[in-house]
Amino acid sequence: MKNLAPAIFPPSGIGDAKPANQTVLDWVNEIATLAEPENIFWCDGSDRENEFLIAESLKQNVLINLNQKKVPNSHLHRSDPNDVARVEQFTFVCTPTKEEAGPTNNWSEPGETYTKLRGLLKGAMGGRTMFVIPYIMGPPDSPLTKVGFEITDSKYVVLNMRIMTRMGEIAVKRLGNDPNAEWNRGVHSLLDVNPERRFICHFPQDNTIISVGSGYGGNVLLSKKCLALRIGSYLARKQGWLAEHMLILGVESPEGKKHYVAAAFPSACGKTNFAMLIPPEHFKGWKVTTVGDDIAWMQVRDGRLYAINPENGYFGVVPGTSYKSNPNAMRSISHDTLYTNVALTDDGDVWWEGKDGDPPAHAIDWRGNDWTPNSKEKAAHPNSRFTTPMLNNPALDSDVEKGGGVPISAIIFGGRRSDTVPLVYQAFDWTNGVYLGATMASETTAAATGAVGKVRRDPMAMLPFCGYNIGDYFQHWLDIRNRLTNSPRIFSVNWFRKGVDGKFLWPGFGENMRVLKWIIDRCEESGGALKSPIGWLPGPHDLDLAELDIDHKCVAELLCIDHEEWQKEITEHKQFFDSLGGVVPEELLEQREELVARFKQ
Ligand code: GTP
Ligand code: SPV
Ligand code: MN
Repeated sequence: MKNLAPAIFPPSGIGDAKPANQTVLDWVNEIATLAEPENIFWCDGSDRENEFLIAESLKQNVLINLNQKKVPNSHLHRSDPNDVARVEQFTFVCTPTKEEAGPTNNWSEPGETYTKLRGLLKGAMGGRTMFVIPYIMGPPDSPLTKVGFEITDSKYVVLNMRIMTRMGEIAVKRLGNDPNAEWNRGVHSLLDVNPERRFICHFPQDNTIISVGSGYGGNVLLSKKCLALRIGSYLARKQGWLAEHMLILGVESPEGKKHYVAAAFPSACGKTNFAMLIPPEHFKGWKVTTVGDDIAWMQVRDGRLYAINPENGYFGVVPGTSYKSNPNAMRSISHDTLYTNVALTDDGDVWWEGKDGDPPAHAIDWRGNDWTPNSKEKAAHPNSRFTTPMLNNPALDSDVEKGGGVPISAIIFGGRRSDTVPLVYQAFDWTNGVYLGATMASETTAAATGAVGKVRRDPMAMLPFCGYNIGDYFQHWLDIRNRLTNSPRIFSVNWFRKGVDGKFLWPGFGENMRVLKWIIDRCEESGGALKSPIGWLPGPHDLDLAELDIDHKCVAELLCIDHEEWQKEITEHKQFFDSLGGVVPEELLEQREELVARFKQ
């Protein structure tokens, strides 16, 4: 029996961002013929279209209404409980040879994979609407900006993509009529949201992504991890730039001197929080501004590295967000926000673990069940998310739309490590910094399905996102140095070191300004440091800890290098490099030898 057509046709006047470009039209036709949707909806990203889709989503329970007085223009979405995070085991890089995908990616042969996916997509949109989303990644006037088209049968995806990207006519215009223009093809179908039929496949050579069987975040907002990082990193290497899992922030001194910093932390390890940092009282007059909170595209110009944020919004971790930890995020998500998998209070407000104030006496949890503070389950899923436009951010940097990007003074790598790695240190030089990034590790988090809290190597926070051979990626990083005359300084940070009592030693959040200040001082060659085997460490008086209530013992622990722990760490570096099967560049192997030697001095 044929499914009933959903009551969703673009009313006249909306849905008219249809390109004249024949190659796009042909591709959309091809997918429509295969997936057999009830109708095709060309998204234009207009307010009217958005209102229409929200109304439809509310009718079909894709969205749940919130108290519009408490959180104006905001809505709640509950995903399938089997579909709450990225799925690395079902993510594939489909290059012609396995070597091109390299030792860190799941690989599958492109021809066979296309055939399998076509089989799954056959008739998959029957009775559903097929949306075509034209979008750009990057400021409209940037040379790095890319055009993408995402086909999807999920209204939730359309609503998110409108916040996360610049959507509609702007992409159609940028693409133009050139049949050879570069653009990304993205196909997404929910199918039956079954983990057995969930595949996120990338075809870098074809600039194509096909994602089926999921409705969640990084699996389906194809602009983000799929295009901006996996396909992006592949294009970046080919075209001589960098696509990185990094936040970008501006930091301005009271005298008006401004630096920009890019920082790579793995998923759910503090990028959004760091990018929106509010300096503590002691740093009066200092200002931190956000350029981006997740992805940086960087190019070399006149010997310097310049970064743009390709995104237009934030898809951020909700739990732990409060006026105490991140006031800028709280203000950003107080209106015009899509919430996914948080709890719903009886008065139509949203709630999550770590929000300010007392927990509600009763709520509906992320699964739709009754919840009270006595419940064993969490009210909000640990990977519940907000989607909010970057324009909502009170700390948005004034140069966020600058096509040329912002000049980067420092690059920071940071993981979640309860031991071994000190609060902050500086690499000796670029090559040493690439080694630092290549060997970084972090405890896994709820942002991807699987074990949480397990230490794994996550080079440059790109382990799940590098779209080609990791050895070539390391080499690309090393090669960039040759084009830099004013290269960013490279640092490591770790906000997550714990004491014997199992508590974090460092207060984190706004107080991270103290570490950032040292980093800026080092960039200006004014900050003091002590040489250690792993890099330059702040001495006892180099970090400004004034007006911070912290035990000196804690500070000593935070900055200490335990030789036993580091012997284990260096062994693990070797094991990691060995596990990559000979793709690691010689220069990085030498870096490891030098590190070993420095510990023996
Ligand atoms: P993705 O969006 O998954 O890429 O995550 P992210 O790197 O942007 O991480 P985010 O800033 O959302 O932080 C993730 C979790 O780490 C949240 O629960 C935060 O509360 C917590 N967190 C962030 N910064 C700090 C910090 O400085 N110290 C401590 N202890 N926790 C932090
Ligand atoms: C991450 O996991 O690094 C995220 C969230 O930023 S997602 O978009 O789901 O990948
Ligand atoms: Mn991320």
